[in-house]
Amino acid sequence: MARPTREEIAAIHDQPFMDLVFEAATVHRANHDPNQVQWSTLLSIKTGACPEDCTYCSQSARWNTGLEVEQLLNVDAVIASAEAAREGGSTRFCMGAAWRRVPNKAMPQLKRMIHEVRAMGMETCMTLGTVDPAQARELADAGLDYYNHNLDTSEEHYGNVITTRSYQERLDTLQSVRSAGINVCSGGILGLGEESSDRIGLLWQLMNLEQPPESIPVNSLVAIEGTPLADKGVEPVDGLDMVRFIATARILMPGSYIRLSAGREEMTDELQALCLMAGANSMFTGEQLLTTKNPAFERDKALLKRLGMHIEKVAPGPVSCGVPAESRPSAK
Ligand code: SAM
Ligand code: DTB
Ligand code: SF4
Repeated sequence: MARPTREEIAAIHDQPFMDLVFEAATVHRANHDPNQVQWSTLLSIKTGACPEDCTYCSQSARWNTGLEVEQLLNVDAVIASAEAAREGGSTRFCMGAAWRRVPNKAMPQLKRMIHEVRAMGMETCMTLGTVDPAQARELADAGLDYYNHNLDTSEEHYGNVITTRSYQERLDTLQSVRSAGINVCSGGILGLGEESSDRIGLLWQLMNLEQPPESIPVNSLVAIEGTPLADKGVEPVDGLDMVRFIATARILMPGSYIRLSAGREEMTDELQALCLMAGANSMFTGEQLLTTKNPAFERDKALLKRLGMHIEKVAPGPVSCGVPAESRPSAK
């Protein structure tokens, strides 16, 4: 759908639930195998002591969450973790660092991580904070398949959640990633005390990027003791609202992966099944997200078995990126 207005998005989002889910499932079936789900596994490669003030996050140096700080992991530790993820059935490995921006001195180590994980036949994703155009090109040249950087919520609500990084800065990072030819992974969090109009605003913004993200993580707030949002006591996300959001995203962005992300530990199998029916086709697997718990591989395998679903496969050996290396701007 080409650049809908907020009103048009709201009309999709607010229609009767059954009509919405039916429409979304129809779009989903026309564009994807409805019985297939993509599996990604996370690893925190640099943990805590982050200078940003994201009010939901355990890793900000400003909140007392009892988190143990860890420096950048060595490449062997990353390989061991990626092997365990592959063993569990995951096909994409996502490495996250609690940085404001990528320090240039870390680049050689990050590039080795990308190289080694790709050599195992897995897709690679990184989420490292702000990247400038030159850094994005360097990551692209190293073979990075996806870069995750979330908008989190609407521009209007954003300032109530984070003050140290502007919304525009986030949009600039996404543009750097897009221009470098890396697949864009960007989504948000439900449960930040936002209104329905903020969820519409987030979807509108994703639709107004140069092109919609290839991958859209939908997180439900994990309330972490010591963070301002948890301490304030925001309302937990209504499961049916989560389905509404996913269904609307599916209708708007038919070709994207929509990922069930943080919050699955608290979700029933039935709610996850409804999300998958409404167009979610990816999930974070493995017993840890970055710093919080996630369902174990065995539980997710049992879920897929109950639903008669299978995991998406990627070609063995070095995987190809969304944009072939030779047609990336940096290769010209
Ligand atoms: N520091 C980098 C950044 O902010 O882009 C990468 C890591 S950061 C933890 C990645 C994303 O995880 C955030 O943008 C946010 O959307 C999500 N996230 C972090 N803490 C969360 C929480 N407690 N509940 C739900 N989602 C969370
Ligand atoms: C995303 O949107 N969610 C993931 C990934 N991208 C990096 C992170 C979720 C973090 C949940 C809280 C934690 O484990 O610290
Ligand atoms: Fe830092 Fe990312 Fe957490 Fe924000 S979400 S505090 S930038 S690690």
